[in-house]
Amino acid sequence: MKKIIALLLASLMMIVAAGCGGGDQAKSSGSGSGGNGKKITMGFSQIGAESEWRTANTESVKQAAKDAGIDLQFSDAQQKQENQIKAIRSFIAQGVDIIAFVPIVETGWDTVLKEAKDAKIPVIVVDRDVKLSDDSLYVAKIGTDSVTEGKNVFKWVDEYMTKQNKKPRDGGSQFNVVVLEGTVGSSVAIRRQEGFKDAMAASADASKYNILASQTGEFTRQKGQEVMESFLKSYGPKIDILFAHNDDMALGAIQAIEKAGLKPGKDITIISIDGVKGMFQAMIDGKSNCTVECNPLQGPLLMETAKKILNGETVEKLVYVDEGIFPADVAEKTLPERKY
Ligand code: GZL
Repeated sequence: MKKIIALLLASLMMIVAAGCGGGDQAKSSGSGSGGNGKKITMGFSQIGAESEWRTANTESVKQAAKDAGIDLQFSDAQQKQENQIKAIRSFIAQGVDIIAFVPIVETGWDTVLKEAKDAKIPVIVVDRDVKLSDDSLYVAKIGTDSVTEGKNVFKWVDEYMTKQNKKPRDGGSQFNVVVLEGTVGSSVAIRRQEGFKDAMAASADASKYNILASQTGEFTRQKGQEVMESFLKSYGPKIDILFAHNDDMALGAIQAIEKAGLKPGKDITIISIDGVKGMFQAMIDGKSNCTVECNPLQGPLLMETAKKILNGETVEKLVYVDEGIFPADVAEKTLPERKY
């Protein structure tokens, strides 16, 4: 009998010891390794809901978190950087395992990301870029190549104006371009403009184009329409091309162009970036000429990267999602397969 009790006690001791060891690991992985099956908690700070693209980006992140079994603490910053900083601080206070955020503008993040690093919470930057004094403040960036998007815009429209044998509407020697820019200070607005201008400067005959006006439409339809109305008032008969940094502003501008009695996509050639369904429909209706894709479906890659980081695996510092170029003549056949 004594032997049985001793055996029972010994095995009980072993079970308890194993449990504690697991508990210690759990604690160390509580810092977020996720390696022992502990449910990962991710704090995610989103900009807001300014465009169809942003809505698709949010839906992709939320669905991917569900599919990955990750507990997502989601915060909508209503377009304000200070709300994003507050959200990141609250994620740190909650002790989430990992933080991901879309930086509405590229500067002003050093202090709060240093606080996350001091709290040993890894950070993933999503969609837009940050400008930091120390790039070790984030582990990975998942997004899109805004400079290439801007370059693709110019290359496509330059080819289109030549192929269509277009002539400047004012009878001059230059095509006059107006630009609806994205959010002031955002990396995408800065880089898309840079890419467009770099491609123009590198083209066979840069003097063929003249940027008449360039102003932010804040990535929204409403503001895009308002700014396009002011462009039309100032330069109406001279405008040959509209480059909008996103489809939503182009869709707003189309309404302004029609209100001014002009034909969008014909009198004024229109090209924008994102590739949202609303723009495919506008191209089918003959009201716009091309959209350069910027893929918002970054959720799965974000969750996969988060798990790798929390499992102690090394990840790429910068990963771009794939994107294409969609002229109006492929819009009808492509729309049914579009996911956003
Ligand atoms: C692009 C993304 C931009 C989209 C807009 O990566 O940050 O923000 O182009 C969105 O539609 O508002």
